[in-house]
Amino acid sequence: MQGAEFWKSKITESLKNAYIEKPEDADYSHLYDAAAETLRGILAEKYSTSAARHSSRGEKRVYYMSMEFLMGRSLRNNLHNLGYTKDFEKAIKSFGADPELVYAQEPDAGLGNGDLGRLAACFLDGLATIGKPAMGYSICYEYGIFRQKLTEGWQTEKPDDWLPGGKAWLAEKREHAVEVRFGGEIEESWYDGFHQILHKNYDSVLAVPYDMYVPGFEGNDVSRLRLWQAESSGIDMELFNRGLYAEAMRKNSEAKAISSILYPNDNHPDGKTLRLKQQYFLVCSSIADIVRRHLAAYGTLENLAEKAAIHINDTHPTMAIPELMRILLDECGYSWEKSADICFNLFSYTNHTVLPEALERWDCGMFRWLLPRVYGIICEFDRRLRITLREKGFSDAEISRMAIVENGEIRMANLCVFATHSTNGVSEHHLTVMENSVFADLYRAFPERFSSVTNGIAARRWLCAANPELTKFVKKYSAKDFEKNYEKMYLLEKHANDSAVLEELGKVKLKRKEIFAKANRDVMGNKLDPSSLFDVQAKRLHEYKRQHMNALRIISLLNEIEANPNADIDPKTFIFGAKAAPGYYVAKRIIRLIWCIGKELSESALKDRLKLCFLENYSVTTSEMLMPAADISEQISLAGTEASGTGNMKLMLSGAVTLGTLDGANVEILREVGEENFLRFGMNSDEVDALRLRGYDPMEYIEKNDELKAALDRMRHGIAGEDFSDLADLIEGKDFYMAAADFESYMDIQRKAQELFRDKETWNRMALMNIAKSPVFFVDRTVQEYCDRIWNM
Ligand code: 26W
Repeated sequence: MQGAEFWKSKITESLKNAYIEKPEDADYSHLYDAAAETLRGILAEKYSTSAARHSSRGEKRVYYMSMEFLMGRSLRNNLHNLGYTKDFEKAIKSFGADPELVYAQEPDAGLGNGDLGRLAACFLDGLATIGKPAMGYSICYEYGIFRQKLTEGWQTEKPDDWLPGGKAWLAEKREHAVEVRFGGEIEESWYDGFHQILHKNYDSVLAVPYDMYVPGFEGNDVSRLRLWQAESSGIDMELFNRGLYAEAMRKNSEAKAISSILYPNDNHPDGKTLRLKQQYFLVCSSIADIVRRHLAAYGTLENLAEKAAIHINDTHPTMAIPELMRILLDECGYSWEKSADICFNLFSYTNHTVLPEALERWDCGMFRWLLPRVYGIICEFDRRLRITLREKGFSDAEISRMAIVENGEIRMANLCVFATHSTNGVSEHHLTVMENSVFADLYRAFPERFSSVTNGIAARRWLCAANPELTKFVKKYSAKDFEKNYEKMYLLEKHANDSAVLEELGKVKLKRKEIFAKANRDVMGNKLDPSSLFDVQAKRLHEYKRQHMNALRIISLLNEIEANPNADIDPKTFIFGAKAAPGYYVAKRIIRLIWCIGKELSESALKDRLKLCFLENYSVTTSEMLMPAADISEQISLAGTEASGTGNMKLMLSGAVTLGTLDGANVEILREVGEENFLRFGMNSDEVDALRLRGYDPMEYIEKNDELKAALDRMRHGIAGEDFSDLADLIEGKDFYMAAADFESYMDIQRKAQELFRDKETWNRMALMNIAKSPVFFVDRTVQEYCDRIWNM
C-alpha cells in the first residue's frame, strides 16, 4: 500500500489497538500518538537496514557524546525528511482533522539549553543525510529545559514534563542496560606480574537506554540517539533485611535523581556533585556500549580507533577518556602507552565557549570521593603532561598554567587538549580567540592539534519544514532539488536585480510576518503590525550577548519620540526571546527591563509605531515560527565573546539581514554576503583587547553621548514605574561587556537599517543575497568537514 492510503490504514490500526476507537472519533493527542508510533516503526526498520549496510562494509562509525541534544519536535521534521508530508496530511484531512493541530500535540524534546544542544541535534540530521553511520549519546532527562513563565516580566520556571508526549519516539532497549559505579575504594595489588585493581564498596546505578531515530533527507540513512535513564540497580536487600527501609528507598531515589533533570545553566558551571554524577553516568554507560558493540563485531579493542571516532561536545563528557583508559588498563591489561595511544586517535573535542568562567573545573576532593579510579587516571595524565611540557622547554609557571590538576582542581579542557588528537573551535574567528586567550599556552605547546569547523544548521528543519512559503520560492528561482544539492541555492543570486522576483520575496516575508503576528501579540496583548520592521533578538539571555544594549537603544527611541513626536522613526516591532539561567539574577532583571519597556511603549501615544513582543518560553518550536518572520537579526555580542552562534545562520537563511559585530560566525556571514548586505557595527576583538589593556572606563563614553546618558537616566527614574538603577549602575560601573563603548556605533547602524528598510527593493535584495549565500552554513557541510578532517571517516 502506498500514499495516503498507507497512512490511513496505519493510523486506523494503531488507534484500534491502543484505544479501540475510529480515527473520526479520536482526539488530537491520540492521532499524534498513532502517527508517531507508525513513524517510529518505519524509522526503526530503516535504521536497522542502514546500520547493517554500514557494518557489512566495515565502515568507521562516529559516536557523538553530549550532555545536551535539543531535538525539539520530531513529527513534522521526520515526515518531511522521509518525503511523507503530503500523504500524511491528506490522510489526516480525510479523517476530518487538521494536520497542524496534530503537530501541535507534540511537546519539544528540550534536552538542552541552547546552541550547543541544538547543534548536536542538527549534526544527527546532517550525518544521516550525507550517509555516515552515527550515534549520539546523551541522558534521557525526565525534565528538559524549564518552561519559562513570565509574570509581569518576571521569569519563573515550571518543570518541563515532556515524557508523556515525547516517549512516543523512544524505543526501550533494556537488554543493553549497563551498571555504573560510584564511590567506594580502590585496592591495588600485583598478581602474576599483572597490576590488579579492585574497586570495593561502591554504589551502583543502572543505566537503561532509550533510542530515538533521526532520519536524513530522503531517509536512506538514519542516525540513532541513545538516551540513558537511571534506575536503581534493585532494592538493597541487605539494608532491607536489616529493617533499614528508609535507607534502602533513599538509595533508590538517589539513583533516579541522576537522570531526573537537565541543568539549566548555560556558560556557567555550578560544580555540584549531581552534575558530576550525570556526566560520569553518561560516559560510563556510553563507553560500555561502544566497547560491547565493537567487541561483538571485531573481538578485540586493538582496532577501536580505526573503526570508531568518539567526539566530545564541550568538556562535559571528558571523563569518557579516563573511563576508556580504565577499561583498557584494568580490564584488557594494555599498557599505559598503548591505551593512551588508542584514546588519542579515537577522541576529538570541540570547545564552545571562551568565557573563562564557563571552563569546567572540578574540585579534586569531591572528584576523588565520587570517582576514585577515574581520578587516579587523570592524575597520571597530569604527570605525563608535565613531563612532556618540561621536555618542550616550558617554565614552571607555564607548566602550572597548562597542567590538568592544579590548585586542588581538575581542568577538563586541558585534559581534552592533551589526551585527544583534535581540539576544535566552532568558527574561524573563535579559533583565533582561543589561540589568543584561554588556550594561548596550550596552543603554543600543541599547535598542530587545533583547528576550527564552522557550525551549521539543518536547512531541512529551518527552511523546508518551518517555512514552506520560502521553500517554494527558493525552488522556483534556484533548483527543485536544492535540498539535496544545497550549493544550487547560490543560483538565487542571479535574480538579485529582478524587481518582480524581489517583490515576490517581499510578499513571502510579509506572509510569514502575518502568520507570526496572528499567533503572537505584544507585551500588553495588542496585535503586531506585519508591515513594520521586525527586529529580532532571540537567544539565551546573557550579559555578553548584550540584550541590555538593545534595551538601551529602544529607550533612546522612546526618549526621542517623546521629545519630538515628528521624529524620523518608522514603525518597528522589537521581538525578544530568551531564557535566563534560574540563578542568574542580572539576566532576570534584564528580562524584566525589556518587559517594562514593552509595557511603557504600549501605554504611550507611540503604541502604534513601536511595539515590543517578548516571546514567552523561547524554544525550538517557537523559533521555527519566529525565524521566518524576521527582518533584522540582532547579533550584537561584544567581539570576542560569542563562539559562533547558529541563530544568526537560521535568520540569514530566512532572509533576515544581520545587524551585528565582528564576532563568531558573523565574520563569515559578512564575508559571504559582502558589506552591502550586512549591517556591521562596533569594535572588533583587537580593539576590544586594546581597550581593556588601556583600562576601560564606560563613563568616558557616557559623558560624551547625550542619548546614552538620557537612556541611563530614564532607567534610574523608572521604566513603567520600576527603578532600574541596579542595571544602570552595572553599565556606568564596570560595563564588563562594553555596551557603552559600542553604543554610538550601534545607534548609527540602526538608523542606517531604517533607511534601507524604507526602500523595499533594496531591502528585498539584501534579503535575497542573504538567502542565496546561506548554503555554506548548512550542517551537511559542517559534518562533512568533521568526517574528512577530524574523524577521518
Ligand atoms: C557547564 C556549564 C556550561 C553549559 C553550557 C558551560 C558551557 C555551555 C555551552 C558550551 C555554552 C554554549 O552553548 N555555547 C554555544 O555553543 C554554540 C554551538 O557551538 C555556539 O554557536 C555559541 O556561540 C556558543 O555560545
